[in-house]
Amino acid sequence: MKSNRRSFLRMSAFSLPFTNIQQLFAKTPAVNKPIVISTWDSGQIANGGAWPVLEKGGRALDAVEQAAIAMENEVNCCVGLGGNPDRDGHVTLDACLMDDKFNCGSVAFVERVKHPITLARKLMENTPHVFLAGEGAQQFAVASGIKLESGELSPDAAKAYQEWLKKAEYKPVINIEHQQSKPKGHGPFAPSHFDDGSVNHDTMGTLALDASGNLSGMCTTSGMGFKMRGRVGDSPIIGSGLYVDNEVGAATGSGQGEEVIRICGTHTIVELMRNGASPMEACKKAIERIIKINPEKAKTFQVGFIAINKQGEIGAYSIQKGFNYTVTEKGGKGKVINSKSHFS
Ligand code: SD4
Repeated sequence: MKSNRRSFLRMSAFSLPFTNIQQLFAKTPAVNKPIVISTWDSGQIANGGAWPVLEKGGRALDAVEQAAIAMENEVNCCVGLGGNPDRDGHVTLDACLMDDKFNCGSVAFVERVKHPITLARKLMENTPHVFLAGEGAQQFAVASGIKLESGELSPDAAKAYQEWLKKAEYKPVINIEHQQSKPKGHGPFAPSHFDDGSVNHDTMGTLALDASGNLSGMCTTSGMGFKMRGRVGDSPIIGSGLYVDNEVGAATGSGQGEEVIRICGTHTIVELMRNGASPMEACKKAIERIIKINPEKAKTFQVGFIAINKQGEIGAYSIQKGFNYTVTEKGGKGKVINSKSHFS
């Protein structure tokens, strides 16, 4: 039989297994981009910072840095220098970011720096290091031309601190550890809820997929209010508070950092997505892993995760109800979505 190009193609197609033929003709699903998601409804502010960058075709990394800056400019309980202080009355900030090439930068236990996210980016871009803490991080800020702020508490934080001091059980560490078994009230490091019922966290985590299809993420926080001096949570820890793998997806979260660190929360989520889980399924499995460690204790604290994959699909899951997140895509208007939770 005379073979020409067409018959060769036909023959090769028939010789392919069925699934491969399907793959050959399957339409590649359209990628939903650009898109940015942030923890909580205050994610409106963060996404508001990120969207102008994404809309113009800018880099996801620049977008998430702008998201953090927008949030760090706000006076609120849980992000930036306006946040609640530690037990000694000092605001200490944690932040990190990660790009599409595994570049990452983190700073922790930093005082008097208005934009810890920018410090983290400088560390990532101008040094061989990934993580800098405390006084050294502050020194690096000064050396990088960043002006130190006064260190004064915001009026809201000063008031909250005075309130907290009235009941604060500031005891030596051993007694603080003792409180871990207490189901309610002031937990091992800081109250999970304030007396008015509001939740003691609102860390800002943002994930962006840019028009070029690249992912980046950031996480910025003043940490748990009234924490022990020097305490660092999950937020600045790559793999716990934030993880990005540009081949697969990205995840970040908010809540009781100690519980997230225990399971390397966001790295776990990205690995679950790598193995086929949707962003929501991956967040749910990570939450269930935390709960399984101690189901009784899990009733007393909150953790919420958000995730995105390479296709721009998003998802979230939390332990307690009340966690939400904000998504901004085409049109630029942020939409707040209530996360599904383990306990309702
Ligand atoms: C921490 N994960 O320091 C943070 C707290 C948080 O909103 O989420 N605050 O443990």
